[in-house]
Amino acid sequence: SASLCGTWDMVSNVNFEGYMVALGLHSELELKLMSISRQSGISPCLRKTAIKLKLKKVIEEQGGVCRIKTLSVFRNYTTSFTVGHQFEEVTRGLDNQCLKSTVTWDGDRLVCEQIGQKKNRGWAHWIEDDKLHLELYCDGQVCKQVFKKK
Ligand code: RET
Repeated sequence: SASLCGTWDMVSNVNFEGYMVALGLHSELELKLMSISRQSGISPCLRKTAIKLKLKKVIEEQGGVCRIKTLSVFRNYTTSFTVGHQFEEVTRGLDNQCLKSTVTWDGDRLVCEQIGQKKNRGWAHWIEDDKLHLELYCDGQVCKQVFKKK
């Protein structure tokens, strides 16, 4: 993942909302309608907060272990993995799921399949025009984020 390494600042974020809805991150009003209690572990205003965030990605590799940090003023999310080896990913602070994730290279795209309760969940990172592109997939929704090198 050498070419992806570095610090990247978000420049665009399309359909993050749709992706979060697919993850089950509902708005306060929707939660009331669905009569889901606040104890369910899903923060009612998480989605509203999250769509406004300017994200930063820090991608590092050391001794075959790749670390991807998603940083924001509100919350951070970090994964560490070895390409080609399935690992347990706990999406703490996102939708709090335990996933069986596998990251592989598909040409020059670093792709991840995330097996859990949601269908067709995963992501792809690649470089295009010196920018870091990220697609996040879940259950038919696609979020597209672009980052420029700091
Ligand atoms: C934030 C804020 C809290 C709510 C949500 C978030 C989403 C984070 C995502 C991170 C993706 C990380 C990837 C890592 C690869 O290893 C920003 C933490 C929903 C979608 C693809």
